Amino acid sequence: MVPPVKIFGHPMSTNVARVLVCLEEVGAEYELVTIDFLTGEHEVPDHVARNPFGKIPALQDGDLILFESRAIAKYILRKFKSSEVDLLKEGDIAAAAMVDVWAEVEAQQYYPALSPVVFECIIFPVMRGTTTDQKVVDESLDKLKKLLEVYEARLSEHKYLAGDFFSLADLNHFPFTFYFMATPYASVFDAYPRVKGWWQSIMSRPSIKKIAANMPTKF
Ligand SMILES: N[C@@H](CCC(=O)N[C@@H](CS)C(=O)NCC(=O)O)C(=O)O
Repeated sequence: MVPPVKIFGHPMSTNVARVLVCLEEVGAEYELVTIDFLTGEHEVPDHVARNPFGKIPALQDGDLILFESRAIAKYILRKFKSSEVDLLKEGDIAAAAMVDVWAEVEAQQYYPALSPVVFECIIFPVMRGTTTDQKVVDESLDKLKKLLEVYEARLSEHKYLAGDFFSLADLNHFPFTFYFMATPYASVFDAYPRVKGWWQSIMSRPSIKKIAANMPTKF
C-alpha cells in the first residue's frame, strides 16, 4: 500500500489550511502530523530538516519533502489532478496563464495588503501578546481597498479570478481572508458586492467548510 501524503503543521495555521484544502479538493488520502507552533515545535531539528526556515507546513510524499505552502499546493493539484478536479488548468496554456496571473496577484499584492490586519488583530496578540498597531491596520486597509476595486471589476466580468472556473488562484485567497473576516474590519468587503459574492462561493465549498471548521477565530 502506498503511504498517504504527510503534512506537518497545525490545523489553525493559514498556510497549512491552504494545503489541506487542496488535498480535500482532490480527495487525496493524507495524514496531518501536528506540529504545535504555539509551543515552538516548528523550531526543533527534526522539523527544520523538513523546512529549513523552521516554518509550517512541510509535506512528505515518499522521499520527497517540500515546504512553502503555495508550492506544496501546486504539487498536490498536479499529482492528484483528475478529469473532475483540475485547479491549475495546465492542459490549456491560456487558462493556466490566467491561473498563474491571479495566483501571483494573491501572493504579491493581496496577501501583503490584507495580512497585516490579520497579524495585528489576531495572530500577534495570540503569539506575541501584543496589542493592535492601528497605524499598520489603517495603512493596510487603504491598500486593500484600492486592490478590491480591481477585484470588483475583474469579478464583474468573470465568476472567478482566472475565468469562469474555480482555480488555485481563488483557493489561495481563502486562509487569510477567512481570518480577516474575523477582525473588526470584515465590513470593508461590503462595498464590493462582486467580491463578496465570490467570497461566499469560496466559503460554500465542502473542502473549505471542512478545513475552516478547525480554524478558531476566538482565543
Ligand atoms: N511562505 C511560507 C510561510 C510559512 C509560515 O510563515 N508559517 C507560519 C504558520 S502560518 C509559521 O510557521 N509561523 C511560525 C513562525 O514564524 O515562527 C508558506 O507559505 O509556507
